[in-house]
Amino acid sequence: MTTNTQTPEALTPDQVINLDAYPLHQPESESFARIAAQAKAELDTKQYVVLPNFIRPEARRQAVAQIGTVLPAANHNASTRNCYLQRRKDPTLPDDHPRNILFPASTWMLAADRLPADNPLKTMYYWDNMIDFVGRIVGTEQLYANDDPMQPVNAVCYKDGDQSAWHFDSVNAFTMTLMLQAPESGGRFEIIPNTRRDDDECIDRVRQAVQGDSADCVEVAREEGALCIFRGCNSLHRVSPVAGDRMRIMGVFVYEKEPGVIGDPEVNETVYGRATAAAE
Ligand SMILES: O=C(O)CCC(=O)C(=O)O
Ligand SMILES: [Fe+2]
Repeated sequence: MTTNTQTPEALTPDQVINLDAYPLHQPESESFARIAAQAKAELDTKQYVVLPNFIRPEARRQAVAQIGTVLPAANHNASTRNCYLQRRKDPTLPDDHPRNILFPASTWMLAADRLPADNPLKTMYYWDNMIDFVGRIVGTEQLYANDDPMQPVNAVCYKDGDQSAWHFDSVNAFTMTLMLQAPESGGRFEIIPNTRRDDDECIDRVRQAVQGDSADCVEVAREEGALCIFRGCNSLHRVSPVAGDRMRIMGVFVYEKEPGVIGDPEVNETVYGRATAAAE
């Protein structure tokens, strides 16, 4: 299957990103500085920030339509796992250790090499001005695109009943997602900011959280078209079960602090169902 074909109607960055609200094309402007600083402050205090209406409606529709076309190539990633993204228990630890509390998780993963080169998600991801904007928000001077054939930009689809169990993101200091299509119901993105710390696993708190004590749980409002940047390494988060026929479709983007990063083939095998890139 050939997916990396440029079509004449490929949208340009200004047709994909809502530059009226987010002037990424004017990085020296006062409004750019204000918006980026405000987003950074929110991320630093709440561990997440939402930028509504980030993608233009026509680009969103085009992205969704293309994803529908390649959906048969998605990998059904279904397993039970703990909040550390491990699929096996540790018999040396007590049954009620969070390491040994497993929940079902299920999504349909479209890797970057399954998405057409002109998919608006890729146009957004690779645009230098976008990379600079995200770097400003997360406080990293220079970010780089991930060089793995599968990992940089994904579409994660949740059908009726799919969900992502409570988890910490393991590798990345921050995660960026774009709500391309909201489901009829369910599919709520919930986060417990600072559930643990770099120097403290906070096992009791983590246990309570995964067992349903959600005192500090925040539901992050995700309208269609909203971009979200969050720090998921120390903040448990999940996607509640999706209900209804309309898929929840999320774009997920991975940026790196250094150039040339490629993924671990074993991780790719687990997430995408294969260790090597799709044949062109
Ligand atoms: O689909 C979402 O809203 C969040 C997915 C997620 O947990 C992640 O990408 O780390
Ligand atoms: Fe996550």
